[in-house]
Amino acid sequence: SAGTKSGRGALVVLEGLDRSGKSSQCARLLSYLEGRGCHAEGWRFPDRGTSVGQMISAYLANESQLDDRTVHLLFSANRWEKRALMESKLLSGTTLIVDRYSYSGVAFSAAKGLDIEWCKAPDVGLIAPDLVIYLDVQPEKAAERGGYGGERYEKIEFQKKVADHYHSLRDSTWKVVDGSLPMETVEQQLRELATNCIQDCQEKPLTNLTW
Ligand code: 2DT
Ligand code: MG
Repeated sequence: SAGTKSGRGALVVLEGLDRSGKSSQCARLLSYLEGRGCHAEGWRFPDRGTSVGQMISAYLANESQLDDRTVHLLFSANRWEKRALMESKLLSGTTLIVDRYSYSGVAFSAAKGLDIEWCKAPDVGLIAPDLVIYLDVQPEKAAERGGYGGERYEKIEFQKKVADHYHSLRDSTWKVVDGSLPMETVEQQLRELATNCIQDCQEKPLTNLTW
C-alpha cells in the first residue's frame, strides 16, 4: 500500500499560475497522505531558505535588480542545490509534494522573452517528476482571487504569457486539473492522481529531466 516503505517515493509536482491554488492544495494533499501513513514531505521552489533562495526572494520583492538570465540561472541553481537531498529522500521511500519546479522556471523566464531552449538547458539532469499536476485557472479568474501579493510577475498581462508557455510544456507526465472547480473537488482529484502515482512508481527507477 501507499503506507509501506517497500519502494521509492514519488516526485509529485504542482504547477500553475499565481493564485491557482497550488499552495493550499499541496498542504491538503500532504495532510491526506500523512493521514494514510504515507511518508511524504512538502517542498517548494523557490526554496527561499538557502543563500541562493534569499537572492531570489529579494529580487521577487523588488528589493534588488538582476539581469533576466542571471535570475533564471539562480532559480535553476536553487533546484540543483536540493537535488542530492531530493534523490536521497525519494530513494529512502519519501514522497515529495513539490509546489513549483522546472516548469515554472521555463514558463516565467520565457514569458520575459528568453529563448525557451536556453531556458530548459540548465535544468537537464535534475530529477524528472513522476507526475505534474497543472492547476488550470484562467488568468482573469486567478487575479480575482483576493488579488496578488505585489511580488514581481503578479500582473495579469504577464500571467497570460506564462499560461501560454506552460501550455507548450505539457507532456505525458502532466495531468491538467480544472482549478476553478470547488476546492474539495480539486482536492479529491489530486488525492486520486497522487495515490495512483505513488503506487505506480514504487518499483520504477528515478530518471533525469530531459524535456
Ligand atoms: P511563489 O509565489 O510560488 O513563491 O513563486 N518562479 C518560480 C520563476 O520565475 N522561476 C522558477 O524557477 C520558480 C520555481 C514564479 C514566486 C515566483 O517565482 C516564479 C512565481
Ligand atoms: Mg507567488
